Amino acid sequence: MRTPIAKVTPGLEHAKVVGFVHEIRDLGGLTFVLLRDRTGILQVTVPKKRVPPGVAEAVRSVSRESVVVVSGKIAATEKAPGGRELVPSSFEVVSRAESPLPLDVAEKVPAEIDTRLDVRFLDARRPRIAAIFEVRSAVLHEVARFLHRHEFVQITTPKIVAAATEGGTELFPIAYFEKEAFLNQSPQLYKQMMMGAGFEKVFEIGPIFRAEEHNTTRHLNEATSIDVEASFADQEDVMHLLEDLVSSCYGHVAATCADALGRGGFEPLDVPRTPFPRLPYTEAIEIAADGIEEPIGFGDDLSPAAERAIGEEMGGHYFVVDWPTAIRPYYAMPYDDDPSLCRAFDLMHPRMELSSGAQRVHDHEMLERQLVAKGLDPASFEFYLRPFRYGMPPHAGWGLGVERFVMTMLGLSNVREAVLFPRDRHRLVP
Ligand code: AMO
Repeated sequence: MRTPIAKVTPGLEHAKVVGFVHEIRDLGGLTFVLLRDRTGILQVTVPKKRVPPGVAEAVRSVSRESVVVVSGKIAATEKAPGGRELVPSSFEVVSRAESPLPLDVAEKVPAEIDTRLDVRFLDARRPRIAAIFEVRSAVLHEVARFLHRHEFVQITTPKIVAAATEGGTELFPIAYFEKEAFLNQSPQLYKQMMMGAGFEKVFEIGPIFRAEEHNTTRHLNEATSIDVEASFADQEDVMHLLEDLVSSCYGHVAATCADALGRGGFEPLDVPRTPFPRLPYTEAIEIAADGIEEPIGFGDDLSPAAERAIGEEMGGHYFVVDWPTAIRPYYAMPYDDDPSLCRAFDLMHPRMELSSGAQRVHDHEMLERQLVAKGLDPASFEFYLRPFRYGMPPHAGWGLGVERFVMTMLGLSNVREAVLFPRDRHRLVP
């Protein structure tokens, strides 16, 4: 039985540990091997004359990042990490690492992101990177738990589809036998159709594909979206759900990932306080106009510079609400009393947009009119429109990007940090 490194305490007499060789310091008669597993680092102290000859030999020839199995006596020492060391009675190299290493795992100053992503398996051995993915896993766990607790049904919808949902320019076409098909940009149409199926509350956590041409620090070509749709709900109901979910995820990560965050050199998380402020779009563009050089007016989308200016003013998470109908998708519901505005919202982190949502159009004729107004052909949306002719509950929902959520939670500088194997304009391997 092996002992995880974090569980090796001075109180243990003997331990068998398994890990990667993090560092080797050879002081002549004495060699220190730092051994690393996902829970921490242990100093293996090798006094060459006092260990079995096979052990001294194995330690002399081992290379950094090799996988080793080490057994021996545990002793307390103030000089080693964690206040303990292991003096080996056996030291077995299970898998030898080539040298030089393409990436220095123990290096404190990280390499360029492209170099790191090329050898992600090595990059991810670093405690900081491992912590990011532990946090991501905790977020996804909490999302599913939270939504199940709120009686949402988890669904899985097709990723090979026949129509665009979020606009035609960002589509990846694929060959599907003799037909043209696309990779889905969002489960939007399917989650709405499930409201027509009477499911009332659904969620999906799955990939979304966007053929974004631009190489930015916040766009991926394959992202992961948390999508929610709820019947008999308006935009306020689902905004409320969203802010509670965000705060719950922060709370869960703070409670369960403290060790990983500490090992990765991250600060403890501050759980954002709810409710988040609601900022009407018209006020948002006024704040932006004061803060940025470029002109901005009613009907303009918020540029990254505008988002930053508004974010600085707001300080924490906030919603931008009541958007111009003209710049939101056809499925967003216009207000009765002023159809130039609609019941759409974005959830913002001071650095960027995290989520978009809306109360949806549930009236078939209005939906058809809005499709036409956006220059789309209702005939190619027939599979989506059909449920709207057979009893469609009013409904609302949102999509939250997992990578941006984790990126902003941990203060990462690039969205690629929050996905194991990012897909961008230039990156298709590994
Ligand atoms: P939207 O297109 O705004 O809305 O996407 C929702 C959220 O998904 C994330 N996201 C991305 N993350 C990284 N790279 C990308 N290229 C990318 N594209 C989107 C963002 C964004 O806020 N159907 C609607 C949602 C809804 O109304 O329910 C939609 O897809 O965090």
